[in-house]
Amino acid sequence: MGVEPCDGKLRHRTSVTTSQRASVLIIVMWVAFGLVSLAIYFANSSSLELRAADNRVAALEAEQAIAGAARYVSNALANVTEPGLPPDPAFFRTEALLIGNARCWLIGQPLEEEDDLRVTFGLVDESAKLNLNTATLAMLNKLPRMTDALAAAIIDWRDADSEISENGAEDEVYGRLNPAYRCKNAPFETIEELRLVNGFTYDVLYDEDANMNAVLDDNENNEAASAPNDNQDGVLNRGVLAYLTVHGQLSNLRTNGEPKVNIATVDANTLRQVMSDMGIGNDTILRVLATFSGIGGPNGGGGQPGRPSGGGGGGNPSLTNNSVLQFYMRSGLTAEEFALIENDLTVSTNAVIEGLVNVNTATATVLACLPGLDAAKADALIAARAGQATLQTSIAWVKDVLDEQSATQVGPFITGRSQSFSADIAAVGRHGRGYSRVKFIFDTIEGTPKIRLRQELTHLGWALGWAVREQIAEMQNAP
Ligand SMILES: [Ca+2]
Ligand SMILES: [Ca+2]
Ligand SMILES: [Ca+2]
Ligand SMILES: [Ca+2]
Repeated sequence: MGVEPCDGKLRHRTSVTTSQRASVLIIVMWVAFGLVSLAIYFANSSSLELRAADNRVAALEAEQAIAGAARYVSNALANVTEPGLPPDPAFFRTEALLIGNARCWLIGQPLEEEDDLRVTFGLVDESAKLNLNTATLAMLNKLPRMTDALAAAIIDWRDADSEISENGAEDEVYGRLNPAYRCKNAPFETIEELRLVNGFTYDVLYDEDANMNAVLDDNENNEAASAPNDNQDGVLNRGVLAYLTVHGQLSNLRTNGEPKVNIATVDANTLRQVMSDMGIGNDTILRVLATFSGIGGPNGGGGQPGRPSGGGGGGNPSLTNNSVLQFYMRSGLTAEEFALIENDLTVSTNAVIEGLVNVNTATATVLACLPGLDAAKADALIAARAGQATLQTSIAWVKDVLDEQSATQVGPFITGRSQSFSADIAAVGRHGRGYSRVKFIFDTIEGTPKIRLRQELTHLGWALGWAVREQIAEMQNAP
């Protein structure tokens, strides 16, 4: 009995200790559980952050690589084999260019417009497009998706006056918009400025090529399943932006730095001089001068082809060629002879020649917009130019493809050269991540290449197509 309370107390104490222990154990387990959860949470978030940091590094690598690729392009343009040509493809890489851990691609434009399933790589010739600041109403109107009202709105937007042209739009129209703004009444500075022009919807500007890579991407061929809305016909319909430029100017100087010879007003001595300078034979020179018998300087028609004897004298402006092509058609020169002097002739009195389309690089769609041409003649030009590879910067071959009237009409609007190129550079950093895309427009009008525009295009999304995606995956899997 004497022991009992003690035993009861003991038992009680034991049971208290046990339940305390159990509570402590539960608390410890909860704390442990909490700590483990925290550890897992932090481990997970730090691995996510690590991955995010890795992606950020990849994106930085891609951006740096794009800057590097832009320098590479600039250097290539500074060292072209012939002025007016793009860099020689044999020495100019446009695909999977390795810069640090990143790789770069130059997204090009296919010369054959049907070729829209794979990305074309290379520089894009800005002179292959129609100039938004100089193209006439009729020329603009011939572009796909264009209407009378859209073409007229472009003319009104860029012309200095505020008089509404037929179907056009000036301040009255823009003033009624919400928010209202003024008509520019000055030249376009970028083609994207078209978004402000009355009637230019996203659809007209981009149509199905939402990412501007000239390729039919999956989302561009699935109707409304994902933007853009397309017709799922397996063919890429491109918006007007694909065919337009505000660049593509050409220098009006000869390669020796002197002004080009204006064959709209040239005198016999100057014409003789330029032909002699460029290595055309004496007999040929005399024959050409005889052809243009109306023109005559002090030594007109005869004499030594050499330096003009005194001050050029006179400058009888009876050589009224409307274009360099027309001069060639009348001159009787062979294509090879004409090619020697072609780049030294002009009909422009401006410091820079604006708005000429490069007939050696333009697509059929752009060529068909030019005066004197239509779709059939544009196709004939494209077919013929593939067959002439020797005089890559010449327009002489055009004479053999077109009838005289068409050639005379189109002459003032074409050139054989380009001094303005865009480099649409896309890059990925380490592990194929960090996709980035920037478009640069370069020109060599002043000799050394200059960047005229830098445009961030990453927001348009992946533009390198499925083939490059596979290529990158293979590179990652390679040991
Ligand atoms: Ca105006
Ligand atoms: Ca596309
Ligand atoms: Ca779609
Ligand atoms: Ca389509």
